[in-house]
Amino acid sequence: MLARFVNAVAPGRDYPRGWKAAGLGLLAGAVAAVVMTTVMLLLRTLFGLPTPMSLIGDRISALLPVEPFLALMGRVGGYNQMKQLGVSSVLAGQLVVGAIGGWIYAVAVGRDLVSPVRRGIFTFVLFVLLPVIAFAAALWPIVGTNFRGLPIGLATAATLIGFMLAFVAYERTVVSGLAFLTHERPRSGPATTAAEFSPTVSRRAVVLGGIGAVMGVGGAGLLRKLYKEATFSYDGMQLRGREIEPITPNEKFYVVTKNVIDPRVNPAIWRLEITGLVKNKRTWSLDELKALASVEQETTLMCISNGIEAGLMSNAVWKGVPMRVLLDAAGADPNAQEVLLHAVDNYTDTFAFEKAMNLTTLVAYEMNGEPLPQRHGAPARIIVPGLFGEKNVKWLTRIEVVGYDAKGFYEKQGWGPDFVIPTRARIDAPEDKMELKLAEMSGGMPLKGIAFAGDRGVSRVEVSFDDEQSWQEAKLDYPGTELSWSLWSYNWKPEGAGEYRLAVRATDRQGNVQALDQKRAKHSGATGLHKIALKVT
Ligand SMILES: Nc1nc2c(c(=O)[nH]1)N[C@H]1C(S)=C(S)[C@@H](COP(=O)(O)O)O[C@H]1N2
Ligand SMILES: [Mo]
Repeated sequence: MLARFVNAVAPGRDYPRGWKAAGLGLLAGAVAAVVMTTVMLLLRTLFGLPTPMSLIGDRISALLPVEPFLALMGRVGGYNQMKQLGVSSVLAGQLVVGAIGGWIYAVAVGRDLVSPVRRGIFTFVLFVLLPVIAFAAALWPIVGTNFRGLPIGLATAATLIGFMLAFVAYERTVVSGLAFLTHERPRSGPATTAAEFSPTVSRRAVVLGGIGAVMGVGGAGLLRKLYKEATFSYDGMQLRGREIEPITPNEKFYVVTKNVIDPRVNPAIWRLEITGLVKNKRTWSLDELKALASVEQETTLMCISNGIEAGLMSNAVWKGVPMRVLLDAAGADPNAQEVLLHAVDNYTDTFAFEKAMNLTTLVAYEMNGEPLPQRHGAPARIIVPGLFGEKNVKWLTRIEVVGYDAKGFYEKQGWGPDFVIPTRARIDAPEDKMELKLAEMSGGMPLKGIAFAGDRGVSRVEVSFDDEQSWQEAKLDYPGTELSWSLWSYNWKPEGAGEYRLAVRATDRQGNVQALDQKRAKHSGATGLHKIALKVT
């Protein structure tokens, strides 16, 4: 490829060579990389176009198996730290690669590898065309991401145009930057004055560096603005303890997101599409969706990663349209195997077509009587009772009906293969390892907590005080529905001072008693009993 551009004209211009060329090229490249990054951040801020900083992380997380994923997460101190590491590595990487690109270009120019006439083509191919193709190829499954909610087709075009613009900004800056440093007027016919590495050059280097710094400040400003919207402050937010209410207020509802910054969907451009094995592809705007007959349904959500004692679970009343209504309207193939759900943040997940046709599977747009909050998937999300939280796709934009076993974002990592929520109960009060005073509990010590059995409903909760030898029935203060949790309590009267070990277990409405399932795959959600130790004095 390079050879095509090799200049036949004898080198007559006195470009800096060796280290000088390297230094000037690196500087021009670094400034160009800063300009490119700023353009990317601007497109992210204005139009919700995804940056490599988020896309490369998404691509790697989907390819990373669950064990190394969790090991890395542990090493760096959590999901949020891992996301920050991802973003800053890509940012540093693109600045370094950009600087090296300038170096390569300076060397090519210095050695007269490229004629000034062809240089425009050379740099366009090297710095614009090839990178766009490489990015498109590497990131293809997730190029259709858009944080303002553009449908996937348009989002794909927008992302590619955005990359193109950012790379053109890089290319133009490298070319004019180096021409400026070496005092060459770009593409101006015959060679111009010679450029010694003179005081003029170092003064020019300062000027170009200054321009880079100004652009950098602009970019940093955009980065700071975006950082304020980042999910670090709420991703992984849990809910547990004495204050648990039957219906969780929206602000207290647990949150899990793969994103560094969650989508802020503009409902005017957002559409819900049905594609795949359907007779007629259909598209609904938010207003059209809201005009369909709706249902309200209480449903508890819980993350697959939620430990037996943990609080990545909450309960709300959702309003929306049964997915079946949409599938019927599109004439979905009754022999389809699964629905593959796509979100504007390129998150995907799947479940059986049969489950999709169940009338309790919703496309929801309200949560506890309010429009769906942004962090819970506005304007519309999936509610699929009985399956773990990850299947409840937020910021939904496409329902694809498929005839094969598709895999979603976390399933590709190796979560599952079972996504049916097992029965569980939790003691919320008192807390593990608390010391209680006999004198202060003449009327008894109130125990309370939640119990949840996916879409099977809770029929009974029992507490044990003797290492699971015997069980005492607790009271269901809030029985909940088949699809929601129950709230239980028990008035405990310890016989005397001492150390106590408590355990709790629930039974679902089909009569199955909660127990440890040793055969269940490791990343299919926790089973077993919640146990706490208390000291009574
Ligand atoms: N689009 C999208 N949907 C998503 C996720 C995501 O990162 N992106 N996270 C999933 C996971 S792992 C869980 S547990 C639930 C959490 O829903 P909540 O934040 O409303 O509680 O959303 C699921 N839906
Ligand atoms: Mo989750």
